[in-house]
Amino acid sequence: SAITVISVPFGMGAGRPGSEMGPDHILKFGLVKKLHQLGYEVSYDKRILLPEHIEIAANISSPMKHEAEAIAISSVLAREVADTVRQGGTPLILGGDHSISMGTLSGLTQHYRELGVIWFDAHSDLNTEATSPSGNMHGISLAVALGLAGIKPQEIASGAVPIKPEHCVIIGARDLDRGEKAFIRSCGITCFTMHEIDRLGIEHVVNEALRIAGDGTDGIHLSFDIDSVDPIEAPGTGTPVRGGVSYREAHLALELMNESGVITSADFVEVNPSLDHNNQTSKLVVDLIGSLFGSRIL
Ligand code: DIR
Ligand code: MN
Ligand code: MN
Ligand code: MN
Repeated sequence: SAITVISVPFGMGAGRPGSEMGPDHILKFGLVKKLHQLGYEVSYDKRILLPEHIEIAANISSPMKHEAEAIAISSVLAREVADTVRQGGTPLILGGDHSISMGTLSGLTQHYRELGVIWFDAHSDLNTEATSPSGNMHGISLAVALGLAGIKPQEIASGAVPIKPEHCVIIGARDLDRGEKAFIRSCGITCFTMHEIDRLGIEHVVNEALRIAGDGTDGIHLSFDIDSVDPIEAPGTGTPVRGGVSYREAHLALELMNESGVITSADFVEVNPSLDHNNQTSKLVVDLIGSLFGSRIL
């Protein structure tokens, strides 16, 4: 089988620069070699860059920073993701900040009309333009994908459809804004916060997530924000929050997703090499992607 790695060196959706260097670092620390060793055919020459002339006019009334750029990069990414799926490849997107998932998900839903989503993150990225305390685009990307924000999926890719809340599961949350909490309580999304991981164990949580995101869906996308992992293991990220999933919990989660055989695409985002210590976060992501694609201890 074939994996299509799509690099998205875009960091303008985060509050501080650096995540645009993520894809090159993840590739430099052996991702392709690892996937080859696991038996995959890998293409990794796709790199999504900002168009020179951004076609979407900046919405000057929007409080969001770099909104036009995030929409533009997401539109280009959506096209590549849709092409990849059409050609039978498995899309593996390397961010970049989490705003790029607007593009990943818009591209995917052109093909998967009932897509399930597992959102692995310390945050829920469910702010809207109206509730965002920061104005950072990476904090609204899941809301956009659900069709809840001012920006709609079909503006990013024509023919895209919103994800349904009942097909969406968040894992690892521990830093939620007011508007996000209110929304999660009322909308029918499933959110396994760190509290549920502590009480139920990561194995139970992931099995439940796979069941919920797989119920009545035609594919499951994993969106993995590296800030879900505890900053002790993953310091190279722009918005670290203590009390995250451990090294082994992260690996076990991805091993279980591999065993399930139902994950149809993934993106790994928010690696910021300029904040990293000895590249440990880039190296961790390479190993985590290995677990998702079948690497085992024995
Ligand atoms: C915060 C942080 N909720 C915001 N979001 C982050 O800016 O809306 N997402 N860091 O990954
Ligand atoms: Mn995120
Ligand atoms: Mn996050
Ligand atoms: Mn359904």
